[in-house]
This record gives sequence, C-alpha cells and structure tokens, in this order.
Amino acid sequence: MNNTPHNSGQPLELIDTILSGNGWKVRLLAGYCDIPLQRRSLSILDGDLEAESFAAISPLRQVPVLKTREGAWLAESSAILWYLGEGTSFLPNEASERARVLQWLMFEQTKLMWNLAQPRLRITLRQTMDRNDPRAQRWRERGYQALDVLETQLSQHAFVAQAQPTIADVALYPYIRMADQGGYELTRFAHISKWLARMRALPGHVPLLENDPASA
Ligand SMILES: N[C@@H](CCC(=O)N[C@@H](CS)C(=O)NCC(=O)O)C(=O)O
Repeated sequence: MNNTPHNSGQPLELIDTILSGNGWKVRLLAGYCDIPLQRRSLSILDGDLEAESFAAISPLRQVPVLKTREGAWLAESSAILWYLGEGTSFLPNEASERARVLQWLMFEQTKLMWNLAQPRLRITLRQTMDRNDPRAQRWRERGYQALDVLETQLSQHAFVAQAQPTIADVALYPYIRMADQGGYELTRFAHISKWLARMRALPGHVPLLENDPASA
C-alpha cells in the first residue's frame, strides 16, 4: 500500500506463536504496508518461551518480538507497530496526530487487550474455564466498558484516531475480532462491527491462520 523504509531488502524476523493476537497485529500491518516478514512461530505448550535463549531475546518471555533492521530485538506489539509504521500512512507525522494514535494504543493495552484476551485464552484456547465462570464475567464487564468507549468513538469516525486507518486500528483489531472466543457478543456494537468489516476490506489484510480465510 505504501512505500516504507521496510518494504525492500531482507525480510524482518518476527517471533510469535500461531494463535497470538499480539503477533497478528504485526502481521496485519506488514500485510497492509507490504513489509516482508520472516515468521518463526514458537510453541507455549512445548516450553519454547521458557528457554533461556528466548529470555535473552524477550526478557518478559512474551511474543511478539521483531528483529529490527538495526539488528536489535524489539518486544511489545505497540512498539513494533510504531517502528514498522514509521514513514507509512499508518503513523502520521504531526505531533498532535501521533499523540492521538498513542492515546488509542494505550487504551488498547490498558483497557481492552487483557479483558478480551484472558477469557479467550481460558475458555477457548486452553479450555480451563467455563464461559459463565465469575472471573470471565468480570473480565467481560470491564471489556464491555472499553468497547462502549470505542463504539462511541466509531459512531463519529470511520477509524479510531484519524480519518484513515492507523496503527491504533491495527492494534485494536485482533482481540476485538476474536472476542467471541471469550464469550463476548459484538452484535450490540453496530459501529464496531462496521469498522471490523472496513479493516477486513483493506488491501493486504491477512487472516490469523495463514490458510484459513475464515479467521481473517
Ligand atoms: N503487552 C504485550 C503483551 C504480549 C503478550 O501477552 N503475549 C502473549 C501472546 S499473545 C504471550 O507471550 N504469552 C505468553 C506468556 O505471557 O507467558 C504486547 O502487546 O506485545
């Protein structure tokens, strides 16, 4: 979609896990901006994240991690999106516009991600929690509060931070798209549902699972 400092030359190495929503954010931006990635997916079940060699790369032992063009490992999905988004239309140049993008990145990390990711992880991925478990209900209560805020924003704007998509939309997409796996019902959020469809329609959009368009 854009000419970026990253879309020529060697692919950048991305370490993730197959089902990681935070890793999906990076692959989404790379797809939209035509940035070549070399993906290496680790297995939590096989203990890959516990290996000392991984701790040297990612001190919190979390994915995603990206090896930058400068040769250093970069953790945290928001930081990776910022790095890859620089020089593209997904990260504006002007200070107040960049600050607005950062505001929504912080919203995603502090209000949304945990409350949507945890019930998904336990109810669907690990299957260690019932949909009606009180802890799942508490996460959903807080997650719905965040989704209400986003619904209001998207009732007035096509994308969260700008008239066009930014890395803030990319950060917000995966866990909202997969929220039903944590027992969320998104039907009551008409504006969020339309925004999800707008994101899915962007050129270069990639699904969570490479060979499964239904997971887009
Ligand atoms: N704030 C981090 C969160 C990363 C995160 O929670 N990654 C998960 C996978 S989606 C992970 O590595 N989980 C393994 C663990 O925490 O032990 C980000 O946005 O990148």
